[in-house]
Amino acid sequence: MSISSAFDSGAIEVVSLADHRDIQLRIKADNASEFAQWFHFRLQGAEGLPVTLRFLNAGNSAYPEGWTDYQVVASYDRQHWFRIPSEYDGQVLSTQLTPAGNSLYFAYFEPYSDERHLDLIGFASVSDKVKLEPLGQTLDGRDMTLLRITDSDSKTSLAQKKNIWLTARQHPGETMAEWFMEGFLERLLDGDDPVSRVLLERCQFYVVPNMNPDGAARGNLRTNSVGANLNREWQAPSLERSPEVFLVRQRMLETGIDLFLDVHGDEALPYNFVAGCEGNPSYSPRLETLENAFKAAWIAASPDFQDRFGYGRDEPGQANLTLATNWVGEHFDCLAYTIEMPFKDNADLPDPVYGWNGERSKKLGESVMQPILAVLHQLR
Ligand code: GEM
Ligand code: ZN
Repeated sequence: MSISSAFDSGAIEVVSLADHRDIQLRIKADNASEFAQWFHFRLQGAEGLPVTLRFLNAGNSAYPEGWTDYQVVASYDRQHWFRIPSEYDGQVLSTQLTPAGNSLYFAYFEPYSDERHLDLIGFASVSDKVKLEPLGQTLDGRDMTLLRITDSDSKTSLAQKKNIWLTARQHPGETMAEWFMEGFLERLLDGDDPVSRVLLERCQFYVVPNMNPDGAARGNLRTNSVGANLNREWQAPSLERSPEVFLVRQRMLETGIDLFLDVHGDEALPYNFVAGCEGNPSYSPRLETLENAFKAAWIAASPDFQDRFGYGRDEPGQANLTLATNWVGEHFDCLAYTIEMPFKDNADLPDPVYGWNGERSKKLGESVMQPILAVLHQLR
């Protein structure tokens, strides 16, 4: 038997491969920080053997509550990913199966590779509604790409169009965020979709499908290549530590923002939900009305979205303005939401075979266009 992880977003530490009934592993920390939760590796040579995998340090991960009711994700062909029964005893996460093939991949969540990211950019770039804007490079030399999307033939002048920004995967292990973006972009660029046509007539979209390509390729959960948690860099980003945020924020200051969505995944809560700007100093009844209208429209559009469970509300004036959503909401006095999807499943609509996965994230990304349409007339 052998285990490898020398591939895009690969990450694991092998403690012992001596006994297929007790393969001992450790979840690897991000390359320059203590955050550890993401894993992605390949097991070869175990076909027909009863295999037990034990992640010995799961209890020391960034979000240990993420392992309760969690099921490991696996795939033979790297296209179709399924869940395997898993147990967590408070320290060790373990899972058992008898591989039906001699090559089997395991991951914390369905991966989204750099190649698929480049394919998504390529798909968008050939649309006559899309202008690619190179914003600069990351510290590992990858491109930070912004998609500017609108119907340039529309009767609405650019000055009248609403500026809507979406960012995703500041935390690279939250791969569901880029699956969400894939679904959102495919629908937005579908010329037969009436909602898309109206939105492109009235809005300019600025979309960054992956805010952290270096961390993604490195198999990091939460940080870029120098250990920066990008969602804590928004008050004072720097080219030396967080060029990803610096470059995007600089462009935001040029365009202005009427609506902002920052897409993430959550390790513990088995729900899709949003977190708003209620703790911002400038939070107002206008923004609260907009938030409530957005949530009501999303609940009507998708049974996978809900507003009963989520993060606790920030106390008035207590928001952490280093977070993207809070900094953008405060600086631009606009509707701004963090969108959260589950690493586990949606407890309201569980799928025992797949749990929450890439395809369901895509569907949710498609559905978010409905609440955007619903609040459009109120944005300013
Ligand atoms: C979260 S954002 C946390 C927002 N919390 C509240 N109460 N508004 C982060 O960056 O920690 C996003 C994520 O990582 O999923
Ligand atoms: Zn996140």
